[in-house]
Amino acid sequence: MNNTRRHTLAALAAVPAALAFPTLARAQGKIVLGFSQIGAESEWRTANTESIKAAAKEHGIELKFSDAQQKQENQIKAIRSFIAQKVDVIAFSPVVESGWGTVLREAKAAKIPVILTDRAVNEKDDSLWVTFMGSDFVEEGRKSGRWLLENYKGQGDVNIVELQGTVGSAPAIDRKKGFEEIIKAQPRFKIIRSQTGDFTRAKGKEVMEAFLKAEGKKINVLYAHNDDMAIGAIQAIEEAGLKPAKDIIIISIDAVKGAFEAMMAGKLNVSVECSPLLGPQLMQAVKDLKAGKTLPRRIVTEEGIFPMEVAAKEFPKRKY
Ligand code: GYE
Repeated sequence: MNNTRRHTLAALAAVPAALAFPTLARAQGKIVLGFSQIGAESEWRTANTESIKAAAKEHGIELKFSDAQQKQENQIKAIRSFIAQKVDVIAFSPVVESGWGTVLREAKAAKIPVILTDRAVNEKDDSLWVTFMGSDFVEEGRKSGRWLLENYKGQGDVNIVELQGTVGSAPAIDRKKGFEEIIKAQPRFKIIRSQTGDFTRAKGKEVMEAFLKAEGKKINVLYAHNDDMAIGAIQAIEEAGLKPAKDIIIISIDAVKGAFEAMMAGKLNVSVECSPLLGPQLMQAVKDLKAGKTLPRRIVTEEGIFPMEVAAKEFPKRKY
């Protein structure tokens, strides 16, 4: 055996079988989609994952699904493995906004189109992805702020504590921005504390406990960037002997079932909708791409707002 051949064999042995040989799916003529999900940090995320898996099945698309456990490095690894496997399309929901340039250029060099779902990236070269589908997070922040200005009954200074989402993520940055843009019109509304709760119940509770310890009864309003953190915070508020939604007005975002249950129990004042049901439109976009169609650069999800007064009536209609 000559040297070159030995090298080739050795190299092949180092490549997992799944990468060295075309998948069965491709042999059957199926479209192969690699999807890198952020993790399972919230009710929203779980519903999003279910929506994507169900829609792939329905559309006959072979889905390679990878869970990054909220770590950017795991998402980058997953995307590189999708490139090595020569999937037809890559889609992902970027945990944070920055740091994607290199891996996106690798996908582009491999001629694999990339679709951003749910969260945006902060990259100048917008030829690195074909479309971005998901919510307008700045608008969700504005809706939260408007609801507060229109519905807050008390006089004098209004002390707000804010539970931010994951540091550096598009929804945390944008929801803060939209909310602040609206409340600055009335200077008596003041954010006195703002900290990340990483979009989870456990962290939401922990940080709210710290807010209560530091500010106690001074807190008039809680603005949480998602429902899960608000639900965690509600526990902290109750444990501190205060009444959620009465002693402290609570606004959160997503409108997942858990938020409706909290509203029906009178513990959450309002939830601004952010739909995780992106599966069907993602699969449609994947098919359109493979059929040679040009996608719109931005596909925005339509969403509403649900105050506690309508929760019981709306609850049976909710799909996530
Ligand atoms: O609001 C939060 C989740 O990116 C819109 O991520 C999504 C956010 C959602 O963990 O609950």
